Amino acid sequence: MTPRHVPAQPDQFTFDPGGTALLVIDMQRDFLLPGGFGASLGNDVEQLRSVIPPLARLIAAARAAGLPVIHTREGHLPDLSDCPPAKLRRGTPSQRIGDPGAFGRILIRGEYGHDIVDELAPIEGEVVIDKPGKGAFYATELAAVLERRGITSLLVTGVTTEVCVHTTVREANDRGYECLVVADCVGSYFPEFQRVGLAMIAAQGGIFGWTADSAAVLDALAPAPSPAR
Ligand code: C5J
Repeated sequence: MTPRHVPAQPDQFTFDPGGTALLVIDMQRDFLLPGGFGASLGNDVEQLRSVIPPLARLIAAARAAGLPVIHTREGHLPDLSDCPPAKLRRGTPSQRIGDPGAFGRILIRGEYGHDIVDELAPIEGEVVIDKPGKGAFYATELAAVLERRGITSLLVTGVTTEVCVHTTVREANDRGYECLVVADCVGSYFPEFQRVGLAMIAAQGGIFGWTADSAAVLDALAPAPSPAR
């Protein structure tokens, strides 16, 4: 396919739509809904919710352009057998993984809060990766899914910028994927972490990848104008 170009940091990002997927990380109710797990820890969920409208537009554009959209969800089996004790012990007592929350047991697969927000719900045929860790490659089938589809570049979105997005981009970078992190389609509860998290991706000549706003990615995904007659 014709390569597409995105003005980005630290320099232009070029991708082949035939070898690129849109990765949507952990846009789950537990993290994003008012009154949910994230909010109950004192976080301002509006910082994350601002990602929903631009990300919905980007997902629609990716679907229209034929890019695979791959969603992830962070969470654990109901018996917590896939949750390392060190992860389970951390956090506020009574608001730990598996405890009852406003939207079901916190970060447990199958619970209402564990699923993706309605606005960004996967459509039939889209892959949803359930991951027990922060990174989307750890203990998941993501690498195999990407390999089967011939994916070499990733447009990375989701939450949170400094945790699951960063961990996944670092994992992907080490595996040889070229990653463009879409700046207004990733979110953090903490504005400072958002700013620095994005700066760290593109620092030192793109040490983990590239960053750009969704407007630039939407332009690159738009169908090429048909030649004048
Ligand atoms: C994610 C987290 N998805 N912050 N999880 O970033 O614990």
